[in-house]
Amino acid sequence: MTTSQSPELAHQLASDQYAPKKEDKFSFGLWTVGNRGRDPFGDFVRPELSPLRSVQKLAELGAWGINLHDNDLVPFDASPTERDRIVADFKKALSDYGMVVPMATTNLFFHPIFKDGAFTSVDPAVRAFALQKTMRSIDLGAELGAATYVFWGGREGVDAEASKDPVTAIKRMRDALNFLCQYAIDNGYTMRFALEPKPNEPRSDTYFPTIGHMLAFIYTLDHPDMVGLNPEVAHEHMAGLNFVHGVAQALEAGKLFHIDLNDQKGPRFDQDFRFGSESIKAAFFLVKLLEEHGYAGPRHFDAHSYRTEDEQGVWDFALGCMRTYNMFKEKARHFNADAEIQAILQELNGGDQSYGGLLSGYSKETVQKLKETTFNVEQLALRGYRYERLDQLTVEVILGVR
Ligand code: DIG
Ligand code: MN
Ligand code: MN
Repeated sequence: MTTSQSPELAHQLASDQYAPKKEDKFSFGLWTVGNRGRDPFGDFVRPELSPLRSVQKLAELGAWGINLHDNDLVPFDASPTERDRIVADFKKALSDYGMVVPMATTNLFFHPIFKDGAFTSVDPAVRAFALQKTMRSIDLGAELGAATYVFWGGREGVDAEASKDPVTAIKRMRDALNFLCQYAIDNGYTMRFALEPKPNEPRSDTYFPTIGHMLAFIYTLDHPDMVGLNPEVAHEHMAGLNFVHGVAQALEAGKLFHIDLNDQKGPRFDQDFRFGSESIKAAFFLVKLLEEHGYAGPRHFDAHSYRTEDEQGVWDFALGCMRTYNMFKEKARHFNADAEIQAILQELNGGDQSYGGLLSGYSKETVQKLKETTFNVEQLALRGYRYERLDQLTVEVILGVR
């Protein structure tokens, strides 16, 4: 037990199979545990949390990494000397508490200068300043050892559609990313860029709103190999989409470079809830997908505690994110070990092998065989797939009654 750890927390961490461990690669942003609870209708409810305290407390809880926007650590108007001192102190805390910085990003949304966006702003001075700020922030991320650099285009969008030509906006975003990819390459940085989609908020409509939009955009860049995705649970849910399917497409394309885990109660404002606190079944299948398809990246919780919480509530939130992830991992193991579930899946996917030769790619012979094959359409149409039983068993595994 460390000096500042409560006895009950120490007991929970030490004795529980779900207790977070370094090898789980759980990470949080400084802005997540440091969220002070302000919302559009209410002021701050929590005092500032120093980055050094966040490092210490997250390390005590079993987290592995801590991420940051440039200004989460270095104030917007800090002098180079102040910047270097702050970074040195942060590095010492990381070393003292055995924490790493897996990801860094730029705050291109909080300062009023970015009120019309950054890379897609109509004002060329703002676009140029955004490049300058991002280069400095990339330097900071590289100095801290970040392997991934995230771009969330928080204000890259419109309120008044008349304000921007969307084709021009897309070209401006591409120009910025091409410029910054080249900057990273020319500086010998090995970090990879991860683009984070969100459909809206704080702008009425955001460019590149979903995983699909971002995937298509990546392949139009000069250096597509170094650019992937950082999808967020809440953001795809805001668009009414199936996050597991979006992540599967990114995974299958080799583009899941990072992930923002949290939760959301369906299409509404971005709630950034504790992971696994709302969409239980979706969270279960997400963890199952990540674990079974060998996702090796950070399990990053881009979330924050309820506005009702004090600092203890923030740590309850952080521990809950990590433990719940590990609980879903355990449930996925139960699912895979459940004989009845596996028998149904075997029957579903075993299938009639006689069609195997017709479904293994194109050839003139296959074309001929397919055209000559007689299908018993009526019988095929009558098949029952037993998905009701399969889903019931899934729910019973998640509820812990199997
Ligand atoms: C919001 O979902 C964004 C910002 O918190 C940050 O830029 C990014 C990194 O996770 N997510
Ligand atoms: Mn969010
Ligand atoms: Mn995010």
